[in-house]
Amino acid sequence: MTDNSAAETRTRSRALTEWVAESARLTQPDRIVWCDGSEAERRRLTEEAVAAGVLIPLNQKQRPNSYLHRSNPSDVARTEEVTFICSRTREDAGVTNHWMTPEEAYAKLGALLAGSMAGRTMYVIPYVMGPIGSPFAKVGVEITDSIYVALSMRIMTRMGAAALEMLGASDDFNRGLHGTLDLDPKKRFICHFPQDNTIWSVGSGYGGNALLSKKCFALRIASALGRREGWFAEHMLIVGLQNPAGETRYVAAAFPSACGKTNLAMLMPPAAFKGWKVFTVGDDIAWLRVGRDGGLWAINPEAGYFGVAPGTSMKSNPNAMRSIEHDALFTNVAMTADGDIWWEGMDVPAPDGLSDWRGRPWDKNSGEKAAHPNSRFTAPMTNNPVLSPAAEEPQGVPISAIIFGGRRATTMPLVLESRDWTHGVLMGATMGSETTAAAAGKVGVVRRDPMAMLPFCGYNIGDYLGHWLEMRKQITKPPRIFMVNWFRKSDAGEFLWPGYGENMRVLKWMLDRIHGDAGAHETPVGLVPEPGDLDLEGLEISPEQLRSALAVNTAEWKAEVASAGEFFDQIGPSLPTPLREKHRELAAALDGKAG
Ligand code: GTP
Ligand code: SPV
Ligand code: MN
Repeated sequence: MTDNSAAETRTRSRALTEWVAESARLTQPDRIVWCDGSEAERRRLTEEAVAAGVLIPLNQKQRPNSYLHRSNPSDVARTEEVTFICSRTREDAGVTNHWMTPEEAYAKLGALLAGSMAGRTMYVIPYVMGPIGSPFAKVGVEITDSIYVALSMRIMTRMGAAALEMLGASDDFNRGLHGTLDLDPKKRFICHFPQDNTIWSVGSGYGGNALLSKKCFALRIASALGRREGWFAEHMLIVGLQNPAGETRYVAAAFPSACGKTNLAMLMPPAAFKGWKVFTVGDDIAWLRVGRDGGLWAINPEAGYFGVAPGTSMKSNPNAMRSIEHDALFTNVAMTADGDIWWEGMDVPAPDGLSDWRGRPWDKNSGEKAAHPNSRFTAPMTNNPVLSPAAEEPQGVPISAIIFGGRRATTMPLVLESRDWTHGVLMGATMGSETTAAAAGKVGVVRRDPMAMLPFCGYNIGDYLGHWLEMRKQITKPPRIFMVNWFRKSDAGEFLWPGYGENMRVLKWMLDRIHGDAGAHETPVGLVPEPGDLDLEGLEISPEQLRSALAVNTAEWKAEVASAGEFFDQIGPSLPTPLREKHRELAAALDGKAG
């Protein structure tokens, strides 16, 4: 076994050295490579990945330094069925998580990992989540035998020497051990040990299962840390909205996977919104803390975007398209004959000679998608033309509003404002969304997804909702809480609201509610704008369509509240009483209205 740990990459943390040695004894790699994050290293690893067929070079004139990766066709999305929270007791994991005892998980995955890196290289990837030097940043180290993971982690995190520097001699780092194995779905397990700040993941090379910094550390483990330490780790984008007077307000929004976070984080305001500018702080994960001013402050722990490709176009999200012009990785998109990328909803016709996501010639008339519905791009945030200067702010940005939202063909209006914090927490706690291709399983089924954290909460969901209520005591200047739905459909099955950049109109209404004098009317489920309360300049939408998008239908809401009640029943005794009471009040208010 060889080990490249040169003086500059060798760590002063004995705990790290010992853990790497222990992992190597278990997995038996031929070589150990400590990643330093340098450009030379990126070039070397990329060459190796190309030689091994893991990466396919794209047309380097059209897309410099960009590559395509085709994953195993059985391994294209997160796998919630085999994702476990291995807390000491089942109650600590709660009813919404799969649970295994830590002993069983270590034994089971240990047996699968034993000798699994023989003949392979082990990459040791130290990384920082959060701006370097931020008091809220945290160090993780991922050990993996996947060169694709190593190259992706370099884009998604602040990776390499800077992380070892920040770690110093400390033993306080997240330990992520990832073994690709043979990608047999029967040997796929993603296990989290919150009490050990540890993750073991085997049998998958897919983003959310294998880039352990992301959902595994920054959400599942971090949510458990946040509960202990008094902060939040949330599945939220962070976006800055600058008005024509030059004032910037920040909002954070939680939508489930493939429900519009990246798009909202990079949105292009409509032409009629002269002087407005939008800046991306983060597109997927927010760590939020109470500031000295009593408000909530957020950092984006990540350094890159792992975005949904289909539907991304110069029309829907030009800033994302510009973010992937160079130095990007693509996973499971289609490839053109001249080595460029293509996907459904790119807004350019499919060229002849396309290869589909599996690398097979694509037949337009086959009825099959050329790009996988969960195909993705990976790009450094520094590629984003509207990256917020505050993305590197060590204290983060102050949050004026928290937005929850799901993908709902019915029921949920375009926007709803909560009456107070507890009502806002109830909105988030009971939100539903149709499942998407971001996770394996059936697509389009409505499920309850509290705060978009159902698959990402690292502890008991009832305790998690309790944490949201408890934190209010410290937050003396709470952000206002809203609910949105960009995905409501007409009877004919068409989206009622144009979405994307036009969502700016809804964000502006929120800011005007908080800082100005925008109108709203009361409904039993919250405050809703009248069509005239929204700035609709330059938007062509029929009055009936807008009314349908904003409608609160009592019969639909009775069904919604009943479904939320069933979900609350499942959570059981850990569900906070104030939410139970608020939910009963809401049901009563709806019953009081003629259906
Ligand atoms: P994850 O990375 O899985 O967490 O997804 P995300 O929440 O960042 O979703 P993303 O912004 O990538 O959008 C997912 C899909 O929804 C894409 O196909 C988008 O084109 C589409 N989408 C995003 N915003 C809107 C919108 O406002 N209206 C409509 N109709 N579709 C949208
Ligand atoms: C999601 O599914 O919410 C994603 C992609 O952001 S993954 O990193 O795979 O979780
Ligand atoms: Mn996500």
